[in-house]
Amino acid sequence: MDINKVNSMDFGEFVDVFGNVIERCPLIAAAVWSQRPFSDLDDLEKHFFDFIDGLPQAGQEGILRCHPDLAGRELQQGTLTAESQREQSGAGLTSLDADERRRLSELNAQYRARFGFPFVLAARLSERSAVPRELARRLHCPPADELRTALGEVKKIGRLRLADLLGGDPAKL
Ligand code: 2AL
Repeated sequence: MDINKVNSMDFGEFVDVFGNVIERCPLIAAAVWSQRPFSDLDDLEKHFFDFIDGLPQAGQEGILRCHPDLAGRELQQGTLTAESQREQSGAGLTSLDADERRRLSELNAQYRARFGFPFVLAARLSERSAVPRELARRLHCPPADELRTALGEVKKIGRLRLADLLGGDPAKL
């Protein structure tokens, strides 16, 4: 899909196509549509990211809370979004054994209890054994740093999703 096609989309089509660039936050795509035309993928992406950066902390935490846990209940129940399902299975999180699942579930719960939002990591850039390791490491980070790190992961996920849609180069991660 080229950028001219993106710029020609009406509101409904744009939100249908880009509504899950940021997980379960179609409001962001709705706001970004108003800022067209976009010059290229980088420009489009910048509008998504500027929106996130411009939110107050409560809004940024809200975005994180829209993310399903990695290897969590929604994966077991089959209720993930298509994008999330692809990312989590690509990282091998659909084939954990019972011990690995239990360990991740405990760590996810500890993380959520400490920070008040779920642990977020761009699963496509991680392998399965790195996920609990990274979770255990980030569990001990100061909350302000962790908010920044988690939003950085949201942006990596968004960049990869946009590149999937537009056929761009996600190399700058
Ligand atoms: C996710 C998700 O759904 N896809 C991904 O890359 N990361 N969730 C999460 N909590 O990190």
